[in-house]
Amino acid sequence: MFEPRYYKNLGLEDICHKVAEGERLTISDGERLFACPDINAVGSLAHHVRTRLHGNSAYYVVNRHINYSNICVNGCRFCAFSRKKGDPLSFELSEDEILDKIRAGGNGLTEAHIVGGCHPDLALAFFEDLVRKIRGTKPDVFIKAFTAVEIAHFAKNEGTSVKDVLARLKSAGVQMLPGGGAEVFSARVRELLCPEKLDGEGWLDVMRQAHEIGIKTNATMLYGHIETVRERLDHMAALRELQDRTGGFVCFIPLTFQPANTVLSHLPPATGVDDLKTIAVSRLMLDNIAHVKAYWVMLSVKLAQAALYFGADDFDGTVVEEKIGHMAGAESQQGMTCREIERTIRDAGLEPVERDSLFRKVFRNPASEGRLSGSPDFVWLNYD
Ligand code: V47
Ligand code: SF4
Repeated sequence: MFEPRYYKNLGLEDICHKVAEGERLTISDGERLFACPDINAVGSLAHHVRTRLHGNSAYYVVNRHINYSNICVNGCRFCAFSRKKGDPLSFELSEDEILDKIRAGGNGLTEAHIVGGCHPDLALAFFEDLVRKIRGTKPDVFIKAFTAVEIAHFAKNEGTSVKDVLARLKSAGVQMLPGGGAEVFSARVRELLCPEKLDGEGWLDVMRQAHEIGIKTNATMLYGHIETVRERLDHMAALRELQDRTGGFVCFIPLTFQPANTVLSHLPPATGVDDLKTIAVSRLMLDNIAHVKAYWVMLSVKLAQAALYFGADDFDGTVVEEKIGHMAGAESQQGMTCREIERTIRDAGLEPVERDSLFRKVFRNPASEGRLSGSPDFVWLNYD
C-alpha cells in the first residue's frame, strides 16, 4: 500500500515522499490529507510512521480515572459533566473517598489520572494535601493530575503564579499533567463554545512552564463540533511548535466530541472515517510527539482497535470509572480489564505492551507479593 505510484494517482506523491524521508508536513499537506477521499491511503502513511516509531507494539496502562468534583465555574457548551455549585447533580468527593478509590486499585495500579471542574472554593492546600496522602498510601502509583485549565484556575483562586502552583504540586507529588482542556486553540471556536475558559495561549503557556520545571504532560484536541479542518491543523501546528522548544509532550489524544446532554446535542457526532482520518493526520503532522492515543472511551473499543492501523500506538488503559465522556453519551463500557485490552490488541495482530504513564515498559512478576504483583486482572477484580 505504501507505494509512491499509488499516491501519484491521488496527487499525494510529494507527501508520500516526505513521509518516507521523515520530512515535516506543512499545514497545507495536512489539508490535502483531510481532503483525500481514500482513507486507506491516508491511514497507510500514518501506519508507516507508527510502525517506524513503535514496531508491532501497542501500549496500554493499568490506570484509574478519578474526578474529584464536577463543580465548575466555567460553562463550556460541549461539556455534559460540569454543574454549578448547589446543583442537585453536583458532586464533590472527600479526601477519604478519593483515597479509597486509589486503594481499590490494589497493587496492580500504576497510574492515577485525577481531574475535576474548576471548583470555586477548593484551596490549593487541599490538592497538595490530597496528592501527599496518595503518595503516602500508594507510593508506586504515578500521579497524573490536573489539566492546564485547573492549574491556571488554582493560580487565579490562590492569587499566585502558575509557576508557584506547578512547583507546589510537583513537590507534593504530582508527576505529570494530563492533556485535557486544550479543546481547539482557535479563538473563534473558544469564543463560541468556552469563552470563560483559559484561552489557547494560556493553555500552551501552562504546559510550557510545566515542561520547564521537568513535568511532562499530554495534549488533547477536542474535534467534531464546530471547528474547521484548518483549525484542527492550526491546533496541531501550535503543539508541534511548543514541542520543538520543550520536548515535554508525551502523548497526543484526539478526543471525538460526544454531543448528548450538551448545548450542542443537535450536532451529529463525527463519522468513523473522520475519526480515523483525524488520528492518521495527527500522527503525520505531530512528527515530534512520540505517541498518539486511540482513547477507546470516546471512540468505542472497536474503532479504537481499528485506529491502531491508522497511526495510533496507545490504547489508554483500564480507566475503571469514566464520567466526562459517558455523561455526554459515550456508549463504551465503563472500564476494561487488562485481559480485554490485550485481546483487542492481539486480535488486531499487534503486540500488547503494558506501559507506565511515561511509556516505560512495566514488568510484572506474578509470583511476587511485591510492588507490581498480581495477575493482570488484579486491578479490575479488586474494584467494587
Ligand atoms: O478536558 C469535555 C474533553 C477532556 C467532552 O491526558 C469532551 O492522558 C468529548 O482530557 N466529548 C477529558 N470530549 C478527557 C481527557 C483525557 C482522556 C484520557 C487521557 C488523557 C491524558 C486525557 O474531555 C476534557 C475536555 O477537553 N471533553 N466534554 C465531550 N462532550
Ligand atoms: Fe468545566 Fe472542564 Fe466542563 Fe469546561 S470542560 S465546563 S472547564 S469541567
